[in-house]
Amino acid sequence: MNIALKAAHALLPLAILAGPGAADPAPQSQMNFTAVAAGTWAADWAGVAGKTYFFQWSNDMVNWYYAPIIDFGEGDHSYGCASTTPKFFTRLHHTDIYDSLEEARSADYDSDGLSNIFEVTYGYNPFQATSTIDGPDASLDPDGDGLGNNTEQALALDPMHKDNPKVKLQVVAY
Ligand SMILES: [Ca+2]
Ligand SMILES: [Ca+2]
Ligand SMILES: [Ca+2]
Repeated sequence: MNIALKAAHALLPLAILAGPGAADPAPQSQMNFTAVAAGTWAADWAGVAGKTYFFQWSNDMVNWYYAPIIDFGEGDHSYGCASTTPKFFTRLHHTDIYDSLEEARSADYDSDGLSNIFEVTYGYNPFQATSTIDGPDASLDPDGDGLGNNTEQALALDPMHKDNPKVKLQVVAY
C-alpha cells in the first residue's frame, strides 16, 4: 500500500461521517423525566434545529391526546405533566414541515379551519379535521353558546366558556 492509498484509507471513516451523515437531520434524543411532586413530572428534551414539537399523552397507549404546547427548534424544551391515573404515557410528535414556531402555531395542517395552536390548546387533534366522535372540530360548540369553534377562533373568544357577544349585557351608569 503506497502512502497516498494509506492516507485515503485512513480518511475513509472521517469522509463517511462528514459526508452523507452530516447532511442527515440530527436524530431526536429521548425525553428525560424528573419527578416534581406526587403525580407531577417535568418532561425535558433537547431540541433539534428545524423540528416542530407536539407533545402527546395517553392513559392506555391507544387513545393519544395533544397537550396544549407547540415548541420549535434547538435548545432545552420542557413540559410539566400531571396525572392521577395508575398509568400515564407521553411521547413527542416531531415534524420538519415548518420553518418557525410562528408558522407551526398559525398553520392549519388538517385544513379544518382551526390553527394548530387553537387545536392543541383546546384538546383537538391538529392532524385530523374530525378528531372526536362528536363531529368536525371546526363546527363543534363545546360551551354551547351557539358559536362554533371556527367562529370562536375568528373572534378570538374562548370556545370553552360561553361568551357569545350577542348575549352580553352592558351596564350603563347615569
Ligand atoms: Ca386545523
Ligand atoms: Ca383538527
Ligand atoms: Ca362555542
